[in-house]
Amino acid sequence: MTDLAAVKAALRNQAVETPSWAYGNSGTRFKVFAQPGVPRTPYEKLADAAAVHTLTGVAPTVSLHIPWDRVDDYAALAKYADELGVRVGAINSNTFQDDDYRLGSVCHPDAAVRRKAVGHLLECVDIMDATGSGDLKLWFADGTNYPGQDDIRGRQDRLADALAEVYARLGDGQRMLLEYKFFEPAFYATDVPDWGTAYAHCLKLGDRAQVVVDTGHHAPGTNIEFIVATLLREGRLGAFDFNSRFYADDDLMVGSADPFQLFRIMHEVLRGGGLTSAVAFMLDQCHNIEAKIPAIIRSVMNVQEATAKALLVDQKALAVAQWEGDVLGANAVLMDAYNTDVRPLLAEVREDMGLDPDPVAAYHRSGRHRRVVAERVGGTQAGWGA
Ligand code: LRH
Ligand code: MN
Ligand code: MN
Repeated sequence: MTDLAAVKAALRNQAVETPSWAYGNSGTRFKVFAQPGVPRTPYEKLADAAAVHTLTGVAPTVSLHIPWDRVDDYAALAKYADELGVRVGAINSNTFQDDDYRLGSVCHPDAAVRRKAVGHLLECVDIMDATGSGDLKLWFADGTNYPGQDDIRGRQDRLADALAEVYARLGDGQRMLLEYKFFEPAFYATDVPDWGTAYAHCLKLGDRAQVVVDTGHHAPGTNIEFIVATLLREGRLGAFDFNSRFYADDDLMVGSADPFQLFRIMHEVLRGGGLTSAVAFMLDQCHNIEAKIPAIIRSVMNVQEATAKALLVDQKALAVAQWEGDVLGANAVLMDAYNTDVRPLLAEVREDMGLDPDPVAAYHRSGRHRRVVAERVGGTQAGWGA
């Protein structure tokens, strides 16, 4: 038996962080398809994020990516966010778009390039101070393409030195979130390829260094919920970058390619106490061909649906079946929850929060898109890599 009131309370209190870059234009290596009405500035990205929060009620923070979201006055940007009813979330570093980083950033063989990269990471902490952000999110494109190109061990030492310098700069209440990815853009050896490497660095740094699980950053067939369970047991799961993949790092809407996987992940999050801890549930997606705001709303709803299903798992019946070695019975408990249509429950939760039960329909009805397209003329549309 599940306590429906508790399930609804947990869903009301859930928070999903949306990424500034998902609101801008994006594309593949082949083409960026520009869309009308796309934000031209970080301020306009925050306005779009605030629209998503107003409609869903559960997207109160926005990740920024530096320098894509560079402004002169970050405190003013944070104040604007506050006026819109949202807050600045994680500050994402970017050490992957300069010519200087051809051979890497913090792992580069040349100390001068490493200094530049560390300087950028320290600047990101300054931006956290100015915006009130608590999370520094690091992903490194560092790696090598050919065996022998550089020394694998030496690069780990350089990485450890850089992380230690940045970790020491963190203020009270600030965390370092280290993201791994198994390949791309490096193809032979990536310097932070997996959760084990990220975890080993975090362990050395201290309690406020935690691992980011980007759901698109694993080899096909990887059991991501096992990684989630392990990191939660060790107190080192800092955040998710949610998205879906069919092939590689596709950055499609979370819960679209494999909703069952998202449910299994959320079930382990719940088992490990991750829904009520400091784990940040961020989206890291690009909406290349679809309308962006409805896609982000849809993604938030997909996370809510997976969470609701996980909350509906009859934990007592599951424990009994597991204890009795009832393989099929235990599996059936999970599948019963997964196969529940939770949309009416979530509609009720939204109504309890004073929201429209169908946020996508409400967005289309609002006419906001038409208004914004008319307003946002001139300037350069912001986008991935801009
Ligand atoms: C790398 C990544 C990382 C970056 C983002 C734009 O693939 O997942 O999180 O910051 O994409
Ligand atoms: Mn990511
Ligand atoms: Mn990625």
